[in-house]
Amino acid sequence: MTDKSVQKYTAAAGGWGALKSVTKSWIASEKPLKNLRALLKTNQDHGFDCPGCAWGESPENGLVKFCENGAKAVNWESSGRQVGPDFFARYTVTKLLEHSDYWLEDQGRLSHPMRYDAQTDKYVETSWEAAFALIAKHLNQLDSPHQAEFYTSGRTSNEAAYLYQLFVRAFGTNNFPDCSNMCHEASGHAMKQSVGVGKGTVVFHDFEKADAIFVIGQNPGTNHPRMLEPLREAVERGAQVVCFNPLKERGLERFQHPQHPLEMLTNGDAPTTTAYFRPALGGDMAVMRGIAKYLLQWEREAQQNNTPAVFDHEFITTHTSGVDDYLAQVDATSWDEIVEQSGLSQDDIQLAATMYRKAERVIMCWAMGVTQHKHSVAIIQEIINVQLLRGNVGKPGAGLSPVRGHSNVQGDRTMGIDEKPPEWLLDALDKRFNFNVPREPGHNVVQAIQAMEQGQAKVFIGMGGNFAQATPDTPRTHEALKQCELTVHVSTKLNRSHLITGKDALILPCLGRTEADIQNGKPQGVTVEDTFSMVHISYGQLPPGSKLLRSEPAIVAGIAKTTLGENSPVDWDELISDYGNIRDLIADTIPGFSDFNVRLNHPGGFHLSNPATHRNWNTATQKAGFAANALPGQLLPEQLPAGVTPDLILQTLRSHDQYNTTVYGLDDRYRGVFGQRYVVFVNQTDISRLGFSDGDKVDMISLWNDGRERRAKGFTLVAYDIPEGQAAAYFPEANGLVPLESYGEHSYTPTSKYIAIRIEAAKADNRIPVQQS
Ligand SMILES: Nc1nc2c(c(=O)[nH]1)N[C@H]1C(S)=C(S)[C@@H](COP(=O)(O)OP(=O)(O)OC[C@H]3O[C@@H](n4cnc5c(=O)[nH]c(N)nc54)[C@H](O)[C@@H]3O)O[C@H]1N2
Ligand SMILES: Nc1nc2c(c(=O)[nH]1)N[C@H]1C(S)=C(S)[C@@H](COP(=O)(O)OP(=O)(O)OC[C@H]3O[C@@H](n4cnc5c(=O)[nH]c(N)nc54)[C@H](O)[C@@H]3O)O[C@H]1N2
Ligand SMILES: [Mo]
Repeated sequence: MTDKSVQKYTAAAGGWGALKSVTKSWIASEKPLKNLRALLKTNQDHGFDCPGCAWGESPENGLVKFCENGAKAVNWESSGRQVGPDFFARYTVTKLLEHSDYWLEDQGRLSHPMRYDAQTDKYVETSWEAAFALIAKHLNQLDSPHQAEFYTSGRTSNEAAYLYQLFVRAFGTNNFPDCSNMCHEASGHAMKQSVGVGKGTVVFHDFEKADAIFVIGQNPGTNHPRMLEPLREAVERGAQVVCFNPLKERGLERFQHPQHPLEMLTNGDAPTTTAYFRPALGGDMAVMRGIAKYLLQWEREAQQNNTPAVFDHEFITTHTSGVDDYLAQVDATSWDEIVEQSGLSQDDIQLAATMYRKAERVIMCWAMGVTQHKHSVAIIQEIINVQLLRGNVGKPGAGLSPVRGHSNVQGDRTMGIDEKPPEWLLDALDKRFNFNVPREPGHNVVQAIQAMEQGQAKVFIGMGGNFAQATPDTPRTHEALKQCELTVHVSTKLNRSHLITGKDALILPCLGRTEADIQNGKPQGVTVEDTFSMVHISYGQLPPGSKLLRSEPAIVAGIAKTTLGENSPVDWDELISDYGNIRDLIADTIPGFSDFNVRLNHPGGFHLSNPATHRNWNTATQKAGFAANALPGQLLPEQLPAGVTPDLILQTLRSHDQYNTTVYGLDDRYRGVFGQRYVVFVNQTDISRLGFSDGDKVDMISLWNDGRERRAKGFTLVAYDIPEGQAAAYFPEANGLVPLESYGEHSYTPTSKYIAIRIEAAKADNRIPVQQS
């Protein structure tokens, strides 16, 4: 391809490229010095928690750690420009809809509460009191509290999340669709079943002790850059890093750290990867089954030859249940099935199994390449099975590590943002607050969209996030939102969700995590929980982007007080006057948080204890359970139109210059794509097979037999080193191809990493171009 906008990236991940990219985004913002000061507070005591990802730090590590993404996230939030009444007076909502997601967020910070006026098709300024009154009116006139949906995105602090769930439950429903439903839901479900706890079992220091780290379906170079450091450190001390990813992701191949300038000067690359396997999409369960099959074969040989055992028999006997059924299932799975479904050769699987066996302590990490499939729960249970065979759970340097995305997505669940709340939580709320806690399960993301589509849900409230773009089946989801009587978004930046309005609509602008939150004359901190279950406090430092901004806890309190009135279970104003009061309630009702306010004084915060790390299993059998699932076999959906073979199987993934639906820039440096996002990566062999050339413009059509056409228009074909039969395009541009009914078994997570598609030549100019700002 001669197009300058697609180039091969040859340098390592991190390094000068990362610094250059950060510097560029700094210079583009109006307040470089202010931002630099802000950044230096990130993840230190008395600074603010990085609003980037959920990766944790070594608690003793005093060094200021930052990465390119953290820098971008901080910078993005502290934009000097305001999106307020003047801005909205210039555009109708219909006009704003013509702009790209990138342009919308790039306009600056939301500064005033705004109400949609359907007559003029414009947002107009409103007061906080009028906004709260409008919400209360709509909520209180519903026939049932279950007709409202309360979404949460994972940046929301523990304090805000706790108040939010308290308000919503006092209002009377468990309708908590949550970004987690689209993210690590399968991890939580599978782990709860198998080891009794829905969170990772490792802490930061375990990475320093591991002999092998398996990285499955995760792209840390782009999405968790700070994780590259322990990976590199592991390789340096001779530990193995074993990656499973159909794409050769740059950050997993080689790595340079931007804070080690010496290495950059000598241009010394440290390899992070000792083996890199490229499975079929959705093939990881078969890979893991293959590893188990080798372990079983070697265990039998060891028994015959009287050589040291391969399985950890003591662990299996003392701590697990179901091993016989599971091993029978392993025996019953043929190599033909394993090879066919994994996309790897038997030799490759043997190599992976050999590396696994060689290590005494293994951490298995995974992310969206594992969790966004139809059979994700079974994939994760198979990862756990393999770990249980060698006792790799609940000992130092070993364990299970679902690497979370949003910086407080894990904390939000801990605080009770859960549409299927555990009994103990409801009992605790019941006892502490003395109101009739709703007991029936609420809606997850997919069910919330279905309920709005069918007119069963009439009010949508979003605590952060960008529901209209992050969800599947985009045009259909937009129609569902538009049917609502009221849509409300608590946000920092303008996004498309604000433009997909219900009959009434509100934008409520809130403080970001980097900004000082003063209540009652005193600075308030909020707490977050990282992927290693470390809880720490975060104090915003920067002056707020506008005088009218309110904090998320204050906004929840305002809505709650106005809606519940005399039926309020708590004094909302008192809670907001000092967030320590909210933490006292958390301490009273959520296990692990006793003396919450006191323990926060510990530098680096405190660890929420996790029974599985001590080999206490909170399952029905009080043991860790082997899960004897059959391989899924045919992965193609049953809903494929009769007689049709897909051209390709598409996964949707993240680029380098984005944070979920927030697009910081139009470059995907490591994949060599510049200035554009409407691209689809396909193997050259497939491009030729399908009768196209590299650089051609195509439409992608999703194959799902329900009478709806799902078409993504005008994507440029990019010849790429990707396994044959696969394609990859960016989230959220390709979300319209994911059918709402295509979701994971048990998890309800949209299958964003497995979409059967057909491609055809694009009609000229059938798509709005992405505007640069
Ligand atoms: N810069 C940046 N950082 C982020 C985010 C962001 O958007 N931008 N988002 C945050 C959030 S909310 C999350 S959840 C995390 C997400 O972090 P990731 O899970 O790393 O995100 P994805 O880009 O969705 O990529 C998943 C990876 O899985 C691979 N993959 C896809 N299908 C399969 C499969 O079937 N098997 C295997 N083995 N691999 C597969 C893809 O090639 C890709 O490399 O990142 C967080 N951090
Ligand atoms: N096809 C496809 N779809 C996916 C995925 C995929 O891989 N493929 N990934 C899924 C995953 S893992 C996730 S987590 C979801 C993400 O879904 P969401 O969490 O809903 O989306 P984000 O893009 O993170 O939300 C960005 C918006 O949050 C607001 N915001 C930013 N900071 C703050 C804050 O501090 N407070 C408040 N109140 N608002 C703030 C800004 O207005 C910004 O526009 O998307 C999911 N959707
Ligand atoms: Mo996520």
